[in-house]
Amino acid sequence: MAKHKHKHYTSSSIRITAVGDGGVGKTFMLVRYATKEIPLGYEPTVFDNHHCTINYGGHEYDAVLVDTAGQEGFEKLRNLSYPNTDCFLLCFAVDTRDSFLNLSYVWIKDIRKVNKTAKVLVIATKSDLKEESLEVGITEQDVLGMVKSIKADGYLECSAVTKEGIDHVFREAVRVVVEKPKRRRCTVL
Ligand SMILES: Nc1nc2c(ncn2[C@@H]2O[C@H](COP(=O)(O)OP(=O)(O)O)[C@@H](O)[C@H]2O)c(=O)[nH]1
Ligand SMILES: [Mg+2]
Repeated sequence: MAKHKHKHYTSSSIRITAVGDGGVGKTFMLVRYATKEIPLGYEPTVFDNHHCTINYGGHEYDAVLVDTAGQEGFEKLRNLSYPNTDCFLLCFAVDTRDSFLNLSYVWIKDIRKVNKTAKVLVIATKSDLKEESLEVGITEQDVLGMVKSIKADGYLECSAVTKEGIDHVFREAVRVVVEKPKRRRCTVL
């Protein structure tokens, strides 16, 4: 496999792993990106590792997209895929408050136990249901506070139903992995 000639990333594949509560839409998001459509009446189980190339900044990067499932017995499987992950997609559904809270209570701890250095993007899935998120009480401020407290590298919204934001999620995952850290500007608060 051809190695990337990117200055700051020379590994052959960027591993992107989706985690989060069951039912938040991880598999739908991955299937939507990988196959560009969700088959009608599709009932996903777990999505097989998917190899693809992702364009970012005029380069093509080899990537592997990895799904996880939270059920008992999958723990071992998860812990096998965590250590080699370059970027985690920490997913919560905008219409499920528990899935949001569990990113801080469960998921960030779960991944950091075995991987201290991977990049982390917080992904709000099912953004087509955002109206409902006001009812379940997840405000923008809540989200940004959480993103900061878990030291995530970014926050994005997407919908596997409308496809809005889907491509952006995967481009961002590549960006945070390959881009060299910006030199901190002197900021005056
Ligand atoms: N409205 C809406 N529903 C979604 C979306 N993505 C997934 N779903 C629904 O949420 C259910 C669970 O999604 P799934 O991908 O299996 O969740 P997972 O357990 O995190 O992998 C699916 O059966 C869909 O009905 C989305 O973007 N918008
Ligand atoms: Mg799933």
